[in-house]
Amino acid sequence: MSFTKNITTSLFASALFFTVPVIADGDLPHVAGEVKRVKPGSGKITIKHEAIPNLDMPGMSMVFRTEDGIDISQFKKGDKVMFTVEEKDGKMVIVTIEKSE
Ligand SMILES: [Cu+2]
Repeated sequence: MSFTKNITTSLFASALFFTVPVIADGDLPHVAGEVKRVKPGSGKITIKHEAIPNLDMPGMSMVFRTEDGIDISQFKKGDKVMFTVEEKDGKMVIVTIEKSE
């Protein structure tokens, strides 16, 4: 009986493995960072971030633009955040951002 169960389990595991989708819009990796500077009027926020896999970028401190509709005035220097970012017209644009901890 355990043979049948093992086969079933591994078939199920394989099915799960092969149905994991590739990274697509709306499924961007979440990146941890710390806010360094906020310029609410301009929509620009400086974040010291960890590596960003989808942009092939190592950790660093840099300025990001933010998607329209994101109110960055809720953030201040020293806030720990989790965010997603993608490249649009050659610029790094934050798509989602929220405080962590
Ligand atoms: Cu960077």
